[in-house]
Amino acid sequence: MAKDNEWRDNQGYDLFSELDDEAGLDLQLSLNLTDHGLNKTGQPIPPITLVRGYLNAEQQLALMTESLTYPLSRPEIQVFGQFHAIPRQQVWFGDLGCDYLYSGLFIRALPWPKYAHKLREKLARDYGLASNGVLVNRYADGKDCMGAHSDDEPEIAHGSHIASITLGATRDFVLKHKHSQTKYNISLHSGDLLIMHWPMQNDWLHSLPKRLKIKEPRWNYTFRQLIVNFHS
Ligand SMILES: O=C(O)CCC(=O)C(=O)O
Ligand SMILES: [Mn+2]
Repeated sequence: MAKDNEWRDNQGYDLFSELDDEAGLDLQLSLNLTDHGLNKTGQPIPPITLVRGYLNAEQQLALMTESLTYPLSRPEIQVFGQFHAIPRQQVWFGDLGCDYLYSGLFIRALPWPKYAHKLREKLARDYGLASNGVLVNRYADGKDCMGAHSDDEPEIAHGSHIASITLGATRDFVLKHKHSQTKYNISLHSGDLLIMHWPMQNDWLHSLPKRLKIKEPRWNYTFRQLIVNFHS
């Protein structure tokens, strides 16, 4: 398990360097569904890549520990004229000019925390994944959730992919095709990486349903590429 991360960094040891990633990229364990095609029964397949155990235990702990310092909030959004607090906590970090209008809320980008930024760089290194912002969601327990939606806001850069990292509790992630009844349920575990490739958001909804038996928290980091200065 993680030792004192600051100490290790002072020794020149980088938790997110290429060298300590031997556990991360076991392609035998990854489920790659990127052929944009149909499965054997003719149902559509979402363009995703799932990498089990992408982050090792030390990297997970470093991020979870860092997340205790995040200024998370549970903002209220208007649904049919009534204000409701969202059923989770969230915060948005990003580069200058990468503010986000998400679920009807204008969120100004806060500066990147250290390990969230290291993870951004690791995704770029390992998968060529460009991102300039990350939305962090914290689900306190199985009562917290996210309804079916697509990440298709106009400020999301055309052709970009979205990388989703899970930490903490295992939760079901449901994908539903917009033009058929096809549904997939993927159980996401701590350390897993799910890449939602372009143009998944055009054709698929995703959600994190309630699971009342789950009592532990879960964190999710979605790395996104926004059009810079879209809102200025
Ligand atoms: O928590 C998750 O796995 C999904 C989060 C999500 O879809 C979002 O932040 O848009
Ligand atoms: Mn989403």
